[in-house]
Amino acid sequence: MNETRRALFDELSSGAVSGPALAERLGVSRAAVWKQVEALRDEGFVVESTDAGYVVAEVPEFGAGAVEYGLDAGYTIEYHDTIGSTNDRGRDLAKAGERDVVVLADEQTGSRGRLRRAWTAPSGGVWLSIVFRPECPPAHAPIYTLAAAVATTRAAREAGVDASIKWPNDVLVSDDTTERGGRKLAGILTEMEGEANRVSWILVGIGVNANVDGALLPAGATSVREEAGDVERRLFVQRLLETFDDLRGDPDTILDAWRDHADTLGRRVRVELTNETIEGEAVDVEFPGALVVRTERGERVIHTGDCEHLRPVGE
Ligand code: BT5
Repeated sequence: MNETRRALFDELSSGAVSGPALAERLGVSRAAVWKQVEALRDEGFVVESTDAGYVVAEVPEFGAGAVEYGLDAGYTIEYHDTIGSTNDRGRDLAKAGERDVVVLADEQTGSRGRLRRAWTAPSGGVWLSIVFRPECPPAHAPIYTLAAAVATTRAAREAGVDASIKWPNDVLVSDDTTERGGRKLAGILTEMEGEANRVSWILVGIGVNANVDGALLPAGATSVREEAGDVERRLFVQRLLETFDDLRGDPDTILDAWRDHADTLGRRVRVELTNETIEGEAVDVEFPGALVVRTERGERVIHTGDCEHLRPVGE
């Protein structure tokens, strides 16, 4: 977001403000203010001209401005009604040198999960990818997947969904009667590029089944609509990005936040690795995101794998 737009949003979101006052505070001409206000109206904002000045009476339901307006985190939003994959677009932006950009879409037609599995992303969801450039070695990148899972879970809980994290990248509504221990609400796909000791960029892709009918989703999936009714997606995205930004700014707090929101710890789990399956009790998570599993043959520290929550013994 450019400085003028950010300043305009800051002013308008704190109450009525006159054209001349805006021009002065933004350091631009009155004509330039008028043009910016017209541009907001074109984006779907209802901006009334009252005696006290400009008043934002209505914010669009979803889109770049809808999320940027009132957002307490320094991201620029690039919005698409429909796109192949927000991660593909995010990767292009990252390679072009961008940072702190969020690609956001209402619908994706070619989105993917881990290992290039297909990801279903109909209209009404929250499909986004955050591009950023942390100063850390590539080995630390997984901590940001955990941060994204915490941010998503918090936003989902605020929307009334009883969500929690399944290691490493799923947000579920727990349900011991289902095979995998819950219904999947959201998934996260992190990608990155880096040199030996420095990350160049990280891309955290988050897919949340928000205002989506369950019938449009794969078996075993659920949505905010199914669990708690529709959510105001612009507020949901704002909350998610703000939490992610806070955690990103203070990485030492991520593991504890993850432990507070996770359902995996204390459970019996089965983790599929490339050529081995591990079963045991998940006892902790370690920096930068490894799961510690107590097995019959001692503790194992697992960095990547597909994890299933098993039913407690005897049930
Ligand atoms: C994930 O992979 O869970 C990561 C999903 C990341 C999607 C986001 S959307 C924005 C961004 N742009 C992209 O192109 N991707 C990211 P994984 O753990 O591999 O789980 C994939 C599996 O979840 C699939 O094989 C299906 O079984 C299931 N699945 C597919 N679509 C789903 C959905 N909408 N909700 C719940 N489960 C789904």
